[in-house]
Amino acid sequence: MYKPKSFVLFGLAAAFLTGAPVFAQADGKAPAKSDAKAPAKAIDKTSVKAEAPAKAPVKAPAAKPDAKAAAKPAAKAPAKSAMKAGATLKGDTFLKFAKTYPKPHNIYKEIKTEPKCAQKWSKPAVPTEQVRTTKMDPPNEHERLLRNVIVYVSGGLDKKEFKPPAEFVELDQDGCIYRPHVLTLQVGQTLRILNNDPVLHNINAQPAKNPPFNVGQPRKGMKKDISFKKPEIFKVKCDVHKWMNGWVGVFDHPFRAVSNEKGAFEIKDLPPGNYEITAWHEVFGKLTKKVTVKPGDNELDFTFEVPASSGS
Ligand SMILES: [Cu+2]
Repeated sequence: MYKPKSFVLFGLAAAFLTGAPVFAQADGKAPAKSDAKAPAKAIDKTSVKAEAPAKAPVKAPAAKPDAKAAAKPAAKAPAKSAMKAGATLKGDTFLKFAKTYPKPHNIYKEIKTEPKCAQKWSKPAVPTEQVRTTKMDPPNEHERLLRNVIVYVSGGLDKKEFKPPAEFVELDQDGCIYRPHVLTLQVGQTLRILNNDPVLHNINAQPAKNPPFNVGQPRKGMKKDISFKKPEIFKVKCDVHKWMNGWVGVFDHPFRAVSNEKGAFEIKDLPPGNYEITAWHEVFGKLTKKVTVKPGDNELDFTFEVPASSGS
């Protein structure tokens, strides 16, 4: 688990502002090369410095990835027996790059073409969400914490079946972006697609294993509930606003998480045992590790590497 050092700060800002081209982001399937060791560990996680975050649209609710989705029956047991019943697997997702980190592409210019969305943003800088990172503390010229990585159990659960939670997971269209950008839910669980903008959005998805869908939502407040039968990760996009895209991960179990703004993830209530764990990112692909999960806290990090041929 990444614990940043808080006593030295390097003036690397200039290096990040050189306007280098954005990573190749073509089809979200670029293979990640390897998984190197996490860097120096130290003291206080709370001092991670976020890169200048985009201003959230005024009425945007907090993104709620899948805290609800991961709710489990043992939740009411007292701490001790909960420990016995399930373990926690947590860690960080890193991005390593050989060259200068590129300045994120600003999608405000595109959002501006839809004034009713643009007015939800207080400043003309909205970084594209395809590669979002957070600087480490102290900053590392060649490594950052990576957000929006789906970390999930990909092997070791055998044929166990898990009942889908009754709560829905929300995918909000707000300020002409999807919130959250990456979400997960369970087979059979409801995905609620909501339009919070007073403009026409359509949500177009072409999954490989589930039926494709394309739903138009011309008015603010419109909702559409949908669920999925097969596990897979697929893209959603808006044909009206080409910059709008997001990802939906459907799983047949609750043991998964999406890395947050500090690049951290946590999978709770996992029965101790041997598992294969996969980390997926829309641009950098998949990494897989085998782990033995013991009762209590277990730590596991993933490091994606930008292929040397891309970037600047
Ligand atoms: Cu749209």
